[in-house]
Amino acid sequence: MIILKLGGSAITNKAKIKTFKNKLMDSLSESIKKSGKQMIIVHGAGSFGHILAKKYELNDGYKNNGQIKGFSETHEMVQSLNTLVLKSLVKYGIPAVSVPPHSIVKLDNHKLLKIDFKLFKDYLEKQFIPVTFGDVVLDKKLGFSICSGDLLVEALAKYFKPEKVIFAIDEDGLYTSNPKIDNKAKLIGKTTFKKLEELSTILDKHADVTGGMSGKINTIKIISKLGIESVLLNGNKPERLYKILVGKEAKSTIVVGD
Ligand code: IP8
Repeated sequence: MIILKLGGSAITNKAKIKTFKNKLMDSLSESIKKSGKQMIIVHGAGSFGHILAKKYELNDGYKNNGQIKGFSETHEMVQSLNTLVLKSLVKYGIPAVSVPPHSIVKLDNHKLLKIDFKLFKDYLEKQFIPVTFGDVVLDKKLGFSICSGDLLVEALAKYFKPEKVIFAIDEDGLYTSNPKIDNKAKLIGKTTFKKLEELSTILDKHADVTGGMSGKINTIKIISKLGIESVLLNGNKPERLYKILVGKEAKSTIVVGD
């Protein structure tokens, strides 16, 4: 079994509210179907979640009543993105089923308090492909907060011990520095958790532009410690996803399990 994270910046245009990359998602669905692999799909919120979540400061927890409307609006948006993802998967004959985090996850000060793993397990046993996503959820300490797709990936990887976790992002993989601002940045082919630690120190120096990537490196560290391989690949190149899914080589970064 594989856990596939479809990054919000790969399947949406992160800068423009509610822009879904329909054609790309269809090609990704085609690759997933062709691979015939059993998996859990987790997708990010992209421009369907982050813009409103920031506007209403939802990750800070409950501060005022205006946020209640913001929570609801944000949830409606990420749920609508999930429907678009689901529509594409089903169109390609994938037995996808939505598992909305707000109804099965509770956080406590941003940390996972409970999650219904059994629901995922039951669907997997019946050969479904559960599709979950970054969502707004209830939080014991804060009232509510955000459950990111990466937090779900971590929890699901710990519980299901998949053969690998694939991150479809908007770059070819991990670089020695930020490729968006440094033309000397080199793609890392295969790496270990230890080498990644050195890398995250490099990335933290540019925290303003690589904050997202540093967070992802933390998630990958956790996965690596579980002895599970992580693969980071370009979500805009669905043929690479197909190759990695079926165990062939493709341009990507592989972080071997510790
Ligand atoms: O895109 C964030 O999920 P992510 C969810 O996986 C919201 O970090 C509601 C912004």
